[in-house]
Amino acid sequence: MLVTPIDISNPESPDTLLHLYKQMLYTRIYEEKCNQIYRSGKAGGYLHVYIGMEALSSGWINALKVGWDYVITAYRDHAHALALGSDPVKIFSEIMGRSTGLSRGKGGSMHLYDPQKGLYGGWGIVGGHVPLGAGLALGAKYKKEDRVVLNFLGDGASNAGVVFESLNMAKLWNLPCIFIIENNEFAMGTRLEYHASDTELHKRGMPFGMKHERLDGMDVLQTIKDAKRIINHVREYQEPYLVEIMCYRYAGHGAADNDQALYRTKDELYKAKERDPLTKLANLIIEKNIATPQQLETMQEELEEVVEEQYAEADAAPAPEAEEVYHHIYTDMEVERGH
Ligand SMILES: Cc1ncc(C[n+]2csc(CCOP(=O)(O)OP(=O)(O)O)c2C)c(N)n1
Ligand SMILES: [Mg+2]
Repeated sequence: MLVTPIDISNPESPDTLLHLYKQMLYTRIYEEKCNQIYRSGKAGGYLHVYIGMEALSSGWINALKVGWDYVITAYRDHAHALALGSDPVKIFSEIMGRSTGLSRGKGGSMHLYDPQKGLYGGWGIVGGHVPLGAGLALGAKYKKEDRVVLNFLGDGASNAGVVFESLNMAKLWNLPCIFIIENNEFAMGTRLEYHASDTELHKRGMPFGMKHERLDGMDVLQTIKDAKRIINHVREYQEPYLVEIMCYRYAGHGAADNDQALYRTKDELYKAKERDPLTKLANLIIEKNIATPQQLETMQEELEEVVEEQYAEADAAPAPEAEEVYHHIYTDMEVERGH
């Protein structure tokens, strides 16, 4: 297992920088494999990658108390699960609908679920999980547990009615919930300016009296600093927070349309990649003489091999028995998760 959450108490130490780079690079290679799995016809349903946005998942999730705090997100969920330390073989298995999958092969790419790590999905209905995240925070507050919820949602999702209802109640009851709007500039093929009347999405917190900020999501070190500050605040003062994080989606909306992004120019994509979080961190590592470009290349080759092995292991697993369709759907799941 390679992508376990890491100690970021000293994020600029050589070991941490290297580990952060490894974690983000691994996530990118892993998701390139996910795209390939989908295209080879081995994944049912639908699949969406986080490529280009890895600094968000690494930056925020490493700043959590993993296994204690909660994470909930939409369908672009592989990077969140990996950063939490969910088993990569089980994620591949889930994507391919195998019995060994993280959700027993019943959810697919969009419905990763790993309560032991604090991951409560993986949800396909745009905006639909946001009240569930607020509910997790309500549960924690009610039980006087000092858990914090990272409630990730897209820029498109930030327009959903239920999101506004959740923001209202989260502030009304001062729930320890951080609403993280991943502003990757697109909702499917619709650019931000065409779907949001006010493109400063962090202002969604304003009418509810909720603290809100717009942050850069392309620099993992900055993201870690922001995440620590805001998570500490929410844990200590028990109130919600809304952040809009500026990032960019490199691939198409989903694996089925990755190469057909007719709604943007190649030049725009090229410019966005100049801010790439991995390149930025690699340059810093090289500048500080922590590793040479050759060593980073070797790391990449090793990770590519690991991902291939993990894929092969997942692919060897069987599909669930037909009988399984009746199990682990409602109440028996409650007992199993032990919360
Ligand atoms: C309620 C609902 N409406 C429409 C869809 C179809 N749909 C899937 S993804 C998506 C765009 C969401 O964009 P955003 O929230 O920005 O997330 P991103 O894909 O950029 O991560 C839409 C409209 C859906 N899944 N659910
Ligand atoms: Mg978006």
